[in-house]
Amino acid sequence: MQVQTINVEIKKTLEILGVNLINDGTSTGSENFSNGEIIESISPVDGHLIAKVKSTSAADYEQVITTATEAFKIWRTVPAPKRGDIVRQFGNKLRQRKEALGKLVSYEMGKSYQEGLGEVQEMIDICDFAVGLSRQLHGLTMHSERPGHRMYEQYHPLGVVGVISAFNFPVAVWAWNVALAWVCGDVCVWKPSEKVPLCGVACQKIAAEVFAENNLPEGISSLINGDYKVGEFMSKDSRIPLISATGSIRMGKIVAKEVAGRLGKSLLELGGNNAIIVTPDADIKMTVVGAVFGAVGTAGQRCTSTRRLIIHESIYEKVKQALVDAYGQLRIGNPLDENNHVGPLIDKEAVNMYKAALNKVVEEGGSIIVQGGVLSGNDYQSGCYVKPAIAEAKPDFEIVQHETFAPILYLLKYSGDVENAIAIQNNVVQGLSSAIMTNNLREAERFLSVAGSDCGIANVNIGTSGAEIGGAFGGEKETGGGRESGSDAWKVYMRRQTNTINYTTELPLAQGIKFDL
Ligand code: UN1
Repeated sequence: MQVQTINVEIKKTLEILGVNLINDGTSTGSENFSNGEIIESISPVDGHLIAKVKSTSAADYEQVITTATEAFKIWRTVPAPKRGDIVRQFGNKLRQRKEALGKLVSYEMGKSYQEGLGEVQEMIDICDFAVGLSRQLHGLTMHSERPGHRMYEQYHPLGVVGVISAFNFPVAVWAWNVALAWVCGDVCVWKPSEKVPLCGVACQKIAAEVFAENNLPEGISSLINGDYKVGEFMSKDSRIPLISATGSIRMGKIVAKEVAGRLGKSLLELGGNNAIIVTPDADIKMTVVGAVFGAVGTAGQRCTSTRRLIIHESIYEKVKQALVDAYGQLRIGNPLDENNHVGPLIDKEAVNMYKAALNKVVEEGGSIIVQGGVLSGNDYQSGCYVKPAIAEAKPDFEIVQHETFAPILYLLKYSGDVENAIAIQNNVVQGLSSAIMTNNLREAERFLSVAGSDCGIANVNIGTSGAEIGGAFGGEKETGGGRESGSDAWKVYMRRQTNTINYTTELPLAQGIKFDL
């Protein structure tokens, strides 16, 4: 297949981003890497081959790690606020290319153009956050128990940070990691998902431009391409002190085991099975907006997507009807057309998992109240467009325990107190995001209390997705326990050193131990 199949607008977008395609459709972003397997970037929007990218061979990988390790020696000596200034410049370039990068995200991954823009906005926001942070990498000062001694702690960079990211947020999650890691003085090696390699190439080009303009080595930011095998090299490599990985629980367990085996650090951002509890005091209109965006936004492919609605029996029928009406309004189609709400799934494998989940919920005794199905016809040539579906189910169905990356929403009924809903919500292995819809202060506070939601994110009167970068992002249990982006998530990218300085002429020992010579 040739690149000519891509429409002119997309070609122009790739040009703006510096992702130059040569005759056979190969992206020049991969020119540093030789003889690896070929990865094809196929748009789920129209099924066209956008480009081919070479995956990183073992020899290339060695080269990248060596280059990164050398770059670290330079980068760590640049004062943190100066590193912040580089991140500021990177953020400014993102501002200039927001539309182009947002469009590429939309075309290569399939999320709506609005969400593509939102993703680039998250990148810009985390850059701003990191710039301020670059002057606030604070450690504490402690009082020494010994006279004439001073004790304090300082944070130093770790070295090479490995970032493994998923297809669903092809650019933002990388930025959450690198913006912080860079101001902390780390260098980063990034393996984007093999399903969205061009987003990786485009981001690497922007970063490389900034480093070149500042006479800094490009090795501060490196890109490697490939599937799980490349991720495995990284996890096993003791030259990479921290691996930050976003993806499935299955992948996370492998990474965790490999990294722990060499006593490295990992930051894991894995699956969610997020619920909204809808109590008798909920505002139904708000509930519908939150639930529908949460369930069908990004075609249900966010780790924060709403998968379960736990509705009180007294308002169950009312909420159900409002949802059925709202789903009737949804427009499915090309995500670059802003009239559409829902774009395609990432690929046919995802479509099969969607179909299997719908079959399974029926098999287990559930009933589908908004029918799903795969769309066909001219507008849906890629075969990746599916109808968002709603199923009535029971909390203990096997399929309801499982994260299916697709627009399927399960309605579950609860009776009695909010504690019953919280118990249903917590009774899954994942612990990423959660929400309650209620105007009842007591219910809301119980949901947020120590006996409430067990998730990393717990919201009141908003949905489960769409977290802001200022808070720490991540979840508990099999979601992996990692925290990225805001708050003090930066600390994971640094090593802490405790320093005690004696400015007397004596050498007293701690704990009053006597050791006279
Ligand atoms: C993810 O799905 O991996 O909270 C990240 C959200 C986004 C990030 C999701 N800000 O939905």
